[in-house]
Order: sequence, then structure tokens, then C-alpha cells
Amino acid sequence: MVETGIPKLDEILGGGIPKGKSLVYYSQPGVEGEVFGMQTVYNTLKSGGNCVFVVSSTIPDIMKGLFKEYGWEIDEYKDRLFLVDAYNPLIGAPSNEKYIVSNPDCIESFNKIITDLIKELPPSTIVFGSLSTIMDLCGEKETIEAVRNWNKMAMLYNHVLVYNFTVWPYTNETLDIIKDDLFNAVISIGSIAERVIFGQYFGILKADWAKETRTSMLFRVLRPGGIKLFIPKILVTGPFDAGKSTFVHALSTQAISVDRLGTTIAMDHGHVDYKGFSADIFGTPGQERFDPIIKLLSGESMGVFLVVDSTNPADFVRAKHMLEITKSYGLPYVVVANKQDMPGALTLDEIREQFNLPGDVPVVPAVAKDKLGVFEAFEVLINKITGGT
Ligand SMILES: Nc1nc2c(ncn2[C@@H]2O[C@H](COP(=O)(O)OP(=O)(O)O)[C@@H](O)[C@H]2O)c(=O)[nH]1
Ligand SMILES: [Mg+2]
Repeated sequence: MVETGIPKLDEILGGGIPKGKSLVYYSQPGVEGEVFGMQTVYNTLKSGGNCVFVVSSTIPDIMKGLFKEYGWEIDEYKDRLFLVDAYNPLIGAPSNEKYIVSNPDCIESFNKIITDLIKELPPSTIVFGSLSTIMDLCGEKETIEAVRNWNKMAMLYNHVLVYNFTVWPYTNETLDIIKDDLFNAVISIGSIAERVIFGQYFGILKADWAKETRTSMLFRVLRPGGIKLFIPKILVTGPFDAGKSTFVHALSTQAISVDRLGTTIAMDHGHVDYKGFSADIFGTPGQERFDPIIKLLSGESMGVFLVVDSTNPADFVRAKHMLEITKSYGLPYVVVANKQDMPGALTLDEIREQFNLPGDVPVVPAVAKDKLGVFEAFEVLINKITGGT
């Protein structure tokens, strides 16, 4: 298996891409699609594999600069990375690379180099930075035939082939072949847009070795950092003094609390970067008069942490009420049993019983003030949100 390095995708694919298989990242114009192939390049190198990267949309040096922007030092892996320069000859510039496609507007020129590499190299990950550019230069039919042949050869020689493809207005016939026929797996990448793009997502259209799944995931691209799954809003609610602000701060790389004005307003806002996820979390004030705020935030949230003080069952009625408000939005939630360090803290079972929680609602022990249990709670909630294990 070769891991794509795209968070969550490998899990859905059952571990990654099996040797001999091909995968295409099929992206709508305007979304950040090229980073997908690049992340797979970097991930292959990082995990000890050989990688061929075919650069056809820009000068290889610029491409190397892009890797740097994502924080990926590919120079460290020079001996296992084979860059194929299919750009410089096009503009008549000299190339520093060992592998050069001398006529990038002629598919035969690609064919020669790619088939040689497929035959010569030990099992590798071969990534095409831009299949669409090759198509534009060499023709749709010609390129499709070549790709069909490369994929067949990769099967024989145990390579993994990965292509970035941007869905420009090609003929329907071409697009159908790419979506349905040419590759073992198709990952579609698109955007949610209304005048401006305000979200990007990827989803699996097909993967002939994995149980097919239609889930799609929001992502954003960080520099440095690369592709992160994006959870736009997670709500942290719970009674006053349960430890919500402490919890938000313990989880966050950066957090702001607006609670300097006594207890009149107490909103927390934090940002979590953890295990390939990028999430914004919002803590609500605990007092009843702020219930409309909980309602408002619930409507836009993807999940909820209910933080409770495990030593203070008197507050559980209030906590239950807060849960009811968010439950009406059908959000996945996790109960954070905080202050487990204090004498008299109720056990998880006791809390579950008091709340009369269904069996599938997780209760996670925590000592927010010592940052204990907070990332466990985060992982549990994220898995509920993204439907993982
Ligand atoms: N012993 C203990 N105290 C905690 C813990 N988490 C928070 N606290 C304390 O509980 C108080 C209330 O915490 P805060 O985060 O302001 O609660 P909020 O009102 O829910 O935002 C503060 O004094 C915290 O230091 C914990 O895990 N253990
Ligand atoms: Mg607070």
C-alpha cells in the first residue's frame, strides 16, 4: 500500500493505494487540486518510498519552491525523488533535471521516458503534476491511450500511479473515460461557491479495491501544513464554571476568551490543529440568558462538546437542558467529564446514568486544567462528525 497522505482518505481507502493501482485527483477548476498530488509525493518520500514526479505545468524550480511553502523539504530525499522536467523544453529553457521530456507537445516523448522509468525503477509512486496540461499539449485521445498503457504497465511492475487532473472543458467522451474507465480510483475535488469560494471538499467517486463510500470532506490548504480536513465550527457548551474556557484553551493552538468583563459575556474562540484536522471551536457562555446564543451557534456547528463538572451533579439539570438545545439540531456530541482530578468526582458510568445517555454517546474523562483528556475528546468527536471508527 502507498498512503496518499491526505487526511482521512487513506482510512477510507482501506490503508491507501495498493501496488499496481492508479488514482486520479479529479478537480474542478479554481480549487486547490494540485496540492493533492504534491502531498502524495511528499508522503511517499517521508515514508521511505521512491517517487517520480512529472512536472508539466511550471518550471521544476518553481515547483520545488511550492513544496517549501507547504513546509515539505523534498531536498532531503533527493536520492529517492526523480523529477521529470516536461516544462523547460517547451519554453526553450535549459533544464537541470536528469529526466527531460524533450518535446512536451508530443505524447511519444512522454511515452519514452515514462515507460523507461516504469521498467527500470523498483516499485515506486509515480505522480503526474498535471495530466490536463499533457492533454492540452498532446491531444485528448493520444494522452488517454498513453495513460491506459502506463496504468497497465504499472500493474505489471507494481508501481502506484497518481494523476492530478483539472476538469477543463474537454469533450464529454474524454471526461467520461477519465471518471469511469481509465483509473482504479477517482477522487473528486470541488468547491462550495456562491460568488466566492467559501469551502472546498473532496470525495471518493470510485475506488475498485475499497468499499465504495460517498462521504465528502471539507478541507483547507495551510502554508505550511498542506491539506487539512476542515471542521468550520465545533461548539463547547456546559454550565457555568464547568471548565469550558479552560477546555477551549487546552485544545487550541491559539485561543481568545472574551471574559475580561466579569461574567457578563464569556465567549471563547479557539483553533485546533491536530492529526490532519483544522477546526474552529466556540465556547458559549453558560448562563441561561445566553441560550439564544447556543441556539444560533448550534445551527452552524458540526458537533458539540458538553463540558460538565464531574463533582457537581447539582448542575446536571442545567447541562441536560443545554444538551436539549443542541440536540434539536441533530448534532453529534461528546460529554466531557471534567475535573476528574477532584475528590468526589463521579465516575463515567455514574455520569452516563445521571444523564440517561444512549450507549452510542461517548463520555470522555478529562482534567482540562492539566490538558488531560482534551485531545482524546477531540478525536472522539471528530470521528463522530466524519463517520470514522
Ligand atoms: N480541579 C480542576 N479545576 C478545573 C479544571 N478545569 C477547569 N478548572 C477550574 O474551574 C474553574 C472554572 O473554569 P472555566 O474554564 O472558567 O469554566 P467555564 O465557566 O465553564 O468557562 C476555573 O477556576 C478553572 O481553573 C479541572 O480539570 N480540574
Ligand atoms: Mg468561561
